[in-house]
Amino acid sequence: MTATAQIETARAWLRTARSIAVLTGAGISAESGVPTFRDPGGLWRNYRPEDLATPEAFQRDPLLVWQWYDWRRSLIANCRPNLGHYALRDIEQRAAAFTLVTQNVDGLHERAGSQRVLKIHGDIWWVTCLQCEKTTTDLRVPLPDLPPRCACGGMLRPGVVWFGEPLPQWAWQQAEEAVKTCEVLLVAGTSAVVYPAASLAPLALASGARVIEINSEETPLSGAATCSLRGPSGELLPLLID
Ligand code: BV8
Ligand code: ZN
Repeated sequence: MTATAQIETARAWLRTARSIAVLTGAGISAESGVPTFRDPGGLWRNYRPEDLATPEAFQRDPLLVWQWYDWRRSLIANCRPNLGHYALRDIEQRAAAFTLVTQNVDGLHERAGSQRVLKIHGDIWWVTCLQCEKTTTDLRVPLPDLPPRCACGGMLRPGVVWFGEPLPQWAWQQAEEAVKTCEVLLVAGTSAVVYPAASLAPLALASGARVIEINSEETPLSGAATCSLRGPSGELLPLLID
């Protein structure tokens, strides 16, 4: 089937679906200038995210981990949603039932106007106190001092889910529910290697949903997806809307 025919088919499925779920990864923010995790040359000073985004790394060197997050926050603060984020906002407005599950912590989906967003890996603008366990939104870039401190004196950590940490229970349960009951799952910009997020597409297929993948490269999901569109999400997602 030609790419044009594939896009036409995917657009028809989305037009008639009563319930749509979406799963996004770092690739959907790439065209906004947010580096992906698997960009060549790593994300920062050639550290691997798997080495920095862990509780052990934070325990060992909270200042180094905070320097990485402060660098990412400052970079993301200058990024804007791209046409892919806006297309997902438009699809949400047309769909009877819609849930957007994102692995991204950059907050660009909300800035594009998406309403029902489940942030299964947390949010880089949230900070959580190790002492009083309060989570607040802190938008300051750069942060005045690293590691930042809570009003109670406790040390703050980024409000994201690190490797080896459980996902937020409520968001994860809602994500599984949405994926099990949707007619179409749209998967955009994820390498499909991080679990348990990567188990959502197989769960959708097992529940009888159609899975449309959008990715600039082949992924472990591409072979199993009902339809796999190759190209940048900023260009392809707008083509899926009438
Ligand atoms: C957990 C927040 C258990 C932090 C993130 C061995 C085998 C299998 C699994 C494991 C294993 N060892 C450990 C695990 C589990 C581990 C895991 O999956 N590891 C991976 C590396 C193998 N998972 C966990 O640890 C999870 N927790 O399992 O807990 C548990 C349970 C109970 C009690 C205790 C413990 C937690 C995982 C969450 C980690 N946190 N982020 C932060 O951001 O700083 S994950 C982080 O990496 C991102 O959030 C993102 O989700 C992920 C990267 O994935 P992608 O989003 O897909 O991005 P990526 O760069 O990889 O790919 C980009 C894609 O876009 C590419 O395909 C590219 O082709 C495409 N693309 C690029 N440009 C475009 C594009 N597509 C379209 N258009 C474009 N323009
Ligand atoms: Zn505190």
